[in-house]
This record gives sequence, C-alpha cells and structure tokens, in this order.
Amino acid sequence: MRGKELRERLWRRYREIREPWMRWVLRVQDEALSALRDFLRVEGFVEILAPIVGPVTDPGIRGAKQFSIDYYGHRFKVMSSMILYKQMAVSSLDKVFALSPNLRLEPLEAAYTGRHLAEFRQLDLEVAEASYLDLMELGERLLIYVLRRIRRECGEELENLGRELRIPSKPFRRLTHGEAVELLRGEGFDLKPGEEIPWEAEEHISAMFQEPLWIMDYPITARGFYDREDPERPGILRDFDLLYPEGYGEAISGGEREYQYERVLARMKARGDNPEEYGWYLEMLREGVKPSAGFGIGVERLTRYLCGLKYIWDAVPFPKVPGIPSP
Ligand code: ASN
Repeated sequence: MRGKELRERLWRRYREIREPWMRWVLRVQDEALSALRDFLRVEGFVEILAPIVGPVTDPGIRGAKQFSIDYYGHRFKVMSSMILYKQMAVSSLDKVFALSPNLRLEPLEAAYTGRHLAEFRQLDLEVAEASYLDLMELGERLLIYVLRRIRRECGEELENLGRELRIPSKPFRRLTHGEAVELLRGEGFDLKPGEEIPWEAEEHISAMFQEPLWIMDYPITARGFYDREDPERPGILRDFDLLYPEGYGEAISGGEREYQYERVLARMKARGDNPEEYGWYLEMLREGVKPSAGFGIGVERLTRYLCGLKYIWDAVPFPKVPGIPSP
C-alpha cells in the first residue's frame, strides 16, 4: 500500500479503529504494555516519566532528523530518544524505565519499510553498573515473558489475527556486526564493515532465522557517541540490536554507555557533534555518573510482531507515517 491509498486510510482512522481487527490489535498492545511493566517491576525497576522536549536529544538515530521547536525563544528539540536522561536518572535509582514518546523525521523512503513511524514509543530502560551482556540476558527474559503472557492472555485475539507465536529458547543466537556483514555479503548485499546495516539487509537477515537474533559489537562509526567503546578492542562498541525473526527486523537497541567526561568529549568530536550544545549533559558527566547499560524496545514494533502485521501503521491507534501528514 502506498501514497494516495495509504493517506486515505490514515485520514479515515476513525472508521478503522472500530473494526474488529483493530480492537484485537489494541487489546494485544494493552496486554503487552502491562506485561512489560509487570516484568520490570518484579526485576526491581522504577518507572519514571519521560521528557518530551529539551535543549538536546539523541543524535544517533540512523539517518533520521530531529524535530526542532521554538521553546520560549530557545531552539529546543523533541525527544528522538531519552538516552541522555536515562543516564541522569540511573545515578539515583539504579534500575529505571520509562514509556517514552519519540519523534524522528525519518527519510521519506522509510514510509514503506513497514516498520518506521515518525512518532513512536519505546520502553526505554537503564541499569547502573551493568554490562551489555547483562542487558542482553535481561532482554531475552523480557521478550520471552511478554510472548508467554500474550499467548496465555490473548489466545482469542491471536487466533482471530491468524497469528501463531513461537516462544524462543534462551540464549538467543548472537552474531557480531562483522559476522552479520559477512553473512549478508554472502546473500548478495554490498555492505562495508564500518557501516550500519541498511533496512533491506536488516529485514533480509531477520527473515533468515526462525528465532530472535542478536547483532552485537557494532563498529564505532555506525553509532552515537554514547555507546561505549570496548577498552580492549578499540573501534568496537559494547552494544547490540535484537532482531525479531520472520523478517520483522529490529526489536531492541542498546548497549553500555560512555560515562566518562573525557571519553564522551572525544567521541562527540570524532562524530562531528558540537559539545557546546550538550552543556548540562557534559557538566553532569564531569561531576560524575554511574556506569550503566540499557536498551529500548519499540512498542509499535513489538505489537506488529506479536500480531503478525504487515505494516507498522496498523500497530498503533493514531499512526504518523514518515512524510505523510495525518491526524
Ligand atoms: N533506546 C536506545 C538505547 O537505550 C537509544 C535509541 O533509541 N537510539 O540505547
């Protein structure tokens, strides 16, 4: 579905939202949100409120642009992710999460990947003194918990949607970024070692597996300044993405954080970010924050996967598709 037809549908959402399939999807989404919260509370996490605007936001958003607004005469940003704020909160509460609304001006082509929205929510979490391997283990348990809960509580909805959900077993398969690039090259993709894995390739590798797949250890050139460079392996980040199987693509993205002032400054400069814009953040690091690791899991993408939907705009009640103005 493209252009005019999609626009028509988005403007007539008030009709669609009353259809049975949309009710099934929203019911699954509601259960998934409860499951995420229940799981994290038992794990000792504290839910915090996410910021929506601020003087800076996450610059590491894979080719998307940030939204700027006029905030009492200051140029503010709408959160593309609350990553910088998670580092602030985790020094107080040790394990935090937030259901965070994010806006990203994705390129126009992103409208038709089936998995990009310009406005989405991620459940963003952060853990003090944790390693990225700890967080991968947590991510596996979290996803399995949600899948089990949806199978148990939403059997009727899944059946109506024609969706059969497999429960994966732990540990999930792990590939380094280098291994994933090699594998994709063998599949005919022209990928370079230091680059982010493009959307089509991500979809392809996700479709090669029947269970979720980790891609870890991204090259420093592919990610934002906040993913921690491995002190033992210069140029390699201690970070990860989790891909859903069956071609659904990215589920989770996260890693360990750079938390030392000098390191972050060097990383900003290397990436071409202007340190002057990050005043409060750099001051905070200079005064000291706890080392931490964390990740975000996109709520609409999770819903899409749980329900087996072709398009992400059917996994959210009021979708904002890149480049297509709609209510
Ligand atoms: N939520 C991600 C993380 O925790 C950041 C992002 O969305 N870019 O690393």
